[in-house]
Amino acid sequence: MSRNAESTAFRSALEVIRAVEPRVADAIGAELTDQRESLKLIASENYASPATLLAMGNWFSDKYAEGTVGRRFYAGCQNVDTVEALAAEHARELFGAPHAYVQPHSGIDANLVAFWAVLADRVESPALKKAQVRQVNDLTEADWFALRRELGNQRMLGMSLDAGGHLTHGFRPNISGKMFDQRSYGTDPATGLIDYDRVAEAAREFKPLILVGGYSAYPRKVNFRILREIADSVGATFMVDMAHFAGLVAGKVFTGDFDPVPHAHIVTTTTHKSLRGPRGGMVLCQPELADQVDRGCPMVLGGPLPHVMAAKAVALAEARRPDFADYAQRIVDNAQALAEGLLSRGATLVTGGTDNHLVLIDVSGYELTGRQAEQALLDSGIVTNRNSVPQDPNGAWYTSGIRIGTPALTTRGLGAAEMDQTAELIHTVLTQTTAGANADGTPSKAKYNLDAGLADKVARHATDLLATYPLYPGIDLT
Ligand code: DSN
Repeated sequence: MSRNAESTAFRSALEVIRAVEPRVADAIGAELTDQRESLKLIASENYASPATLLAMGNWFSDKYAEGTVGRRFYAGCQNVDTVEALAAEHARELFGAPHAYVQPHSGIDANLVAFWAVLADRVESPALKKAQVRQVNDLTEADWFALRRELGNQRMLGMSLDAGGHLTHGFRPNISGKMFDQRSYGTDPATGLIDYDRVAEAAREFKPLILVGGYSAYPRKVNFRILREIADSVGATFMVDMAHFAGLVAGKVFTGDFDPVPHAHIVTTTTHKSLRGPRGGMVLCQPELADQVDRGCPMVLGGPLPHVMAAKAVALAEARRPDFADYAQRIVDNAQALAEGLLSRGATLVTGGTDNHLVLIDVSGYELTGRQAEQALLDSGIVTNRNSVPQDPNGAWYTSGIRIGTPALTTRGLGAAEMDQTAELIHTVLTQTTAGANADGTPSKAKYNLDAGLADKVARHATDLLATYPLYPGIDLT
């Protein structure tokens, strides 16, 4: 698409919106300015392409399409069928997966679809067979009661939150924790790495129905072949949540033992992180789970979002292009350059570095909490998010860590030299920030002191660093 076409498309869209509610048009414009001017280091964010963004803003949004391709509960879904089938085909081809379900609206939705597909396959289907009925409506009240109790009494083993696992992997504040009896595996306190022998031991003791691999804040590769062997040894279904690193799998940076798709029974992902698509989710699975996965809507999902499925098809087509592999490799190169830059300046990193898209700084070395560090960096034009570190003494709200990731800045084109400069900016802010005190003089976990002049100076440096790498160079809204 020519630059003129992109500018015309977005300018025209804003003009149409402005005629109805100018404040929304202004906010959309302001968001572009903010994203252009800040150093976005949130590991789970990216910048979708103009084509992906435009595929979402249209009349597909008006269509209901419960069901799956060619088998809908609404008439008139022929065009939705086209985009859903395209998105699924691109996903299957990209990841080498036997089956793809592209309806989930988010990562949590994708995980719920996966959990219920496994429960249906492993718990509900055998119960129906035993009762010699075809569907749950045909069960007696007593059998239905027994099945519900059985469905709500299953076990899940996943990575602990402070080792980098995700809330949706069976933790109590999330619905998954209310559905499953959950145990978690951590990381080796000395190295910060997954200890597969300990995972195997936990699996042997706990005998989970589902073993979950995957993370949102673990800066290393995971050996999915070993996890699959562990799952098999205890009869567990092996599920991987690759939401964070799907782009690295798509770009063939993670292959062999580190590619979850050939090893897991079922894989979930978001589409908007390192994969660089629209906000949404997706499930890939082996053929034996396909029918259950396809029941995601209305089992746990509201109506599919055809406009987002259209955008998924566009983004997945982009990820199948050869240049995506180059992008994925640059994400990791940049994360390693950023890690090196921080380490050489004295920062403490969880696991001592990274081999994926993210770096986890233990900011207790700067005598700060994650919350203080996050805010001080934000004041300085650097957008990150606080995150627990293993055995975090400050809990999940204040935390002791800052998680930074490179997918977004890599999309803009920044490279190793800029990552070193970014490390310098981060280190400067963190060394110049001090913990604040509460009104009664006790130490605060939230308040901090940072000279406003220094924060401004760093923010200007950040803007200068970005100036050479304009975001959406083809879009001029002026
Ligand atoms: N919000 C995503 C993340 O930042 O990791 C996943 O929950």
